[in-house]
Amino acid sequence: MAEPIRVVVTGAAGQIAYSLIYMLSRGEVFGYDQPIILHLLDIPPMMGVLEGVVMEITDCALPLVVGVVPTADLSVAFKDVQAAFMVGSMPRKQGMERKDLLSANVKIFKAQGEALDKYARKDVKVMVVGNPANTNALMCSKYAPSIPKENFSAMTRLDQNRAQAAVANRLGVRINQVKNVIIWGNHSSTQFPDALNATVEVGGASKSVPQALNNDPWLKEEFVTTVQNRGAAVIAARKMSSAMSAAKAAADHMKDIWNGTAPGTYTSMAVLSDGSYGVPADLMFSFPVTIANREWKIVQGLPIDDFSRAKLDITAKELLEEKEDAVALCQD
Ligand code: NAX
Repeated sequence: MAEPIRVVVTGAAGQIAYSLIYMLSRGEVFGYDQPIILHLLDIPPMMGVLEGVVMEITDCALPLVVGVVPTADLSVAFKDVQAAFMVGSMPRKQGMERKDLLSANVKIFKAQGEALDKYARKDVKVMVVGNPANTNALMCSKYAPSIPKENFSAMTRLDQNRAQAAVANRLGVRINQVKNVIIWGNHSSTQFPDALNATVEVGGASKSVPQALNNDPWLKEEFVTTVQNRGAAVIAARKMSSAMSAAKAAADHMKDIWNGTAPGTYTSMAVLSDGSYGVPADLMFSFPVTIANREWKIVQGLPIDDFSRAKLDITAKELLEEKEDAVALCQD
C-alpha cells in the first residue's frame, strides 16, 4: 500500500467537515488505496465536540485512516500536510456588518497562511471553502510566499454542481449528460453561472445547451438568479446552510486537482487571475480550468458576449473591493 498522506481539514467540528471527513476517509478524493492521516483543526472551545468527531471516525472502522490528529494548534495542524481543506471560518452573527465578517476571516486566513508557509509541504494543495472564500484564499496565499500561488484555490464547485443540476433538470436529462457549465467570479450572489458554453449529450451526440433549449430566455434570467440565490434558499428551507452538498463539492474540487479533469471537460474554481477574459490580475476569480499533473490552466477563447461581459465585470468589481478591504484590514 502507498505511504500515507497528511490531509488537514479546518473547521473540523463544523457541519461541512462532518460530511467531508467521511468522504475523505472512504477514499473518494485521494483514491481507494491511499491511506491518510487526518489533521483536524478547530478552535479551543470546540475541542470537546471534535473529540466526539474523532470517536465517530474510530467507530467507522475505516481502513484508509491510519492516523487522526485533532488539534487547535496551527503548527500541529499544518505540519507536513499535502492537502488542505480550509473550511473553518467565523460565521456571520446577527448585526454583523460585511466588513466585520471580512475582517475576522481575513485575519484567520492570514494566520493560517503563515502557518502553511512554515509547516506544510511546499507542494501542498490548498482549497478554501470558508467565506468569503475567494478573498480568504487570496490572503492565505499572500501570507504563504514560499508556496506557489498556483497551489491555492477557492471553491465555486458547489455553485457549478447546482448549475449543472438545474440545467439537467430543465432539459430532463441525467446530470452526467450535461458538461462544461461555468461559474465565473466570486462565490457570492454576484457570481455568473454560465450555461451558454455548456453542452448536453443525447444519444451519443453533443449539442450546445442554448441550442438544446431553443435559446430559452431562462438561461439568461431565472437560471442565473436561481443559482446565485440557491444557498439562501437552502438556508430558508433547512434553517442551516448547505453542508452535505458543500462537502461533496469540496471533495469534487480536490479530486479534480489530484486526478485531473476528464478529456473535453473543464471545471470551475477560483484561481489567481492572470488577466484572462479581461479580469484584473491578482484576484482569486472563478474561471473554467482544465487540470493535468495537479496543475490547472484557464480555458481560453470561450466567446463572451455583451451580456456575459457585464456579468463578469460586476463580480470582478466586487472582488476588487473585497481585496482592497482585506489588504487594508491585514495591515491594521
Ligand atoms: P460551521 O459553523 O458548522 O463550522 C465552522 C467551523 O469552523 C466551526 O466548528 C468553528 O469552530 C470553526 N472555526 C472557526 N474559526 C476557526 C479558526 N480560526 N480555525 C479553525 N476552525 C475555525 O460552518 P459550516 O457550515 O461547516 O461552513 C463553513 C464555512 O463554509 C462557512 O464560512 C460557510 O460560509 C462556508 N461555505 C462556503 C461554501 C462555498 O461554496 N465556498 C458553501 C458552503 C458554506 O456556506
